Amino acid sequence: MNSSVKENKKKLLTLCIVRQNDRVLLGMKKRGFGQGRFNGFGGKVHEGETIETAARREITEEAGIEVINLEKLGIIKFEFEGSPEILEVHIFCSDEFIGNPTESEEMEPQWFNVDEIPFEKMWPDDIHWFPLFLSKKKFVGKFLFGKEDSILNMTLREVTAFPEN
Ligand code: 8OG
Repeated sequence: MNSSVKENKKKLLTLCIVRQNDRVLLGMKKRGFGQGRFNGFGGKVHEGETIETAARREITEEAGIEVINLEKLGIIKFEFEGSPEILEVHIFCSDEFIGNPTESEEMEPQWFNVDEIPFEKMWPDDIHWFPLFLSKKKFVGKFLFGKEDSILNMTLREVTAFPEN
């Protein structure tokens, strides 16, 4: 039966950032959502796939590497004013991988020193949670975006564990 109750549509996404000592692997997004920005690697979780499997698949597709370990460090929900959609992004850290980071149709990988992360060319929320990520803290957050990348509202807090999915 059709319900007239307006439901928010939640989409699950992954984001994987490789961290090795003082450097992190990001990629310049060449097309689509987030084009022209540096970001970790990730995308939508497919039906029937676990979030972790999706994270591994996406980084292989976009950067040509296979991550050996994955640690979930963050869950952030993104909302955009006027849109019913909620993007729930699961953020992972990996410090071991196989292969050489290689340019794909979607991303051009590049290493950055942790002191030289190009926040001005990244999503505007990243500057808020990256410090937690770099200190290996677990966190959950919510960002509401308005026009032209403005952050209208945000919450961000450290957690000791994540809720079960
Ligand atoms: O499949 P697609 O390339 O559209 O996936 C979008 C990717 O961007 C996915 O890895 C999740 C990630 N992402 C958002 N919003 C934000 C954000 O505000 N900051 C960062 N760093 N990544 C984001 O969807």
